[in-house]
Amino acid sequence: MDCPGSTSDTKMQTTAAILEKTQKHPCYSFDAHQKFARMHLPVAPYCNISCNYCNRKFDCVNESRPGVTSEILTPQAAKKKFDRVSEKVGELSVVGIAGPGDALADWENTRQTIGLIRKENPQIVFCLSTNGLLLPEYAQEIVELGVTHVTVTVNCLDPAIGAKIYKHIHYKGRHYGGEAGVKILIENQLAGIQKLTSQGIIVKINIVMLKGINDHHIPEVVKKMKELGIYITNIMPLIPAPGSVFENFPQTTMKDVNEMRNSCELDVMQMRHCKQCRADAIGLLGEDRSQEFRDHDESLTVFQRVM
Ligand code: CLF
Ligand code: SF4
Repeated sequence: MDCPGSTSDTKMQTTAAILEKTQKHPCYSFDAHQKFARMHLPVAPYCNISCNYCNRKFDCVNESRPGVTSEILTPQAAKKKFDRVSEKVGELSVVGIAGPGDALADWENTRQTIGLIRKENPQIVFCLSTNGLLLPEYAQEIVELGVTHVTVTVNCLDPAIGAKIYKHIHYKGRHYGGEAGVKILIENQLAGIQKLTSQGIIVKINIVMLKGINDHHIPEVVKKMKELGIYITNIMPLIPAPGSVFENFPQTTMKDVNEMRNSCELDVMQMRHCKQCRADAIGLLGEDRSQEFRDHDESLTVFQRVM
């Protein structure tokens, strides 16, 4: 039997605390979404993969709606912005890093930003979204940093399907195209998710539903995610981004998305209130206040977005 203060005891307490935080997370809890606000800090401009539904002029489509671009902030500017916003948005419960690229491809910025804010605001729920390529590398640091909620976009488990969704990945200094790249991506996503869930982190899986490409395969993805202990899946429609490979691909209808959610709900809880918000969104999910807080201090803002 474990004595009080042993590792497993501490982990149980952590899990209970994280579950409590989940009740205040507007994306993970339907009941919370009209009461609690989130704030995205756009500190991560880079990305290390190339999704065919992405146009890099816009925010990461895995976690946002194409067609809206964000400012990019340094960690110091992000902290200043958090201070301003938290004074005015009383119901603010979550700080999320959702790009506009990938939160882990820009780990140093993501890490510093969360560290700066958390030092003075331990009650805030910290959240990030990623394509998962670097999750095995950073999962431990994510846990130690105090991030409790992580979203990973997993569109497929089969490299042959993935080769129709991703052009290439950039990993450990090399480019990998086609199935070779997707294989690495999928392996890292699965290993990374496992590392997070085994430490009590609450994981949400985003899946972009692409008619005729991965739609038939989504139930299998959801079952695998269930096995890995994830909390919720968010099946999202493809909204074709102008300038992306899929710009002329048909938009997935909400009827198809909802039918898919209904059938997958038998395995895993489904998110149905996602607003596909921008990488600098602020406020309740249905009420974006980002314009009100746009940072005009250009000395603290980096206007750069690369691969
Ligand atoms: Fe942001 Fe994403 Fe965290 Fe929410 S959004 S990083 S989990 S705090 Fe929420 Fe916005 Fe949908 Fe994302 S409504 S796009 S699911
Ligand atoms: Fe674009 Fe990268 Fe997001 Fe894919 S993961 S949608 S390439 S920013």
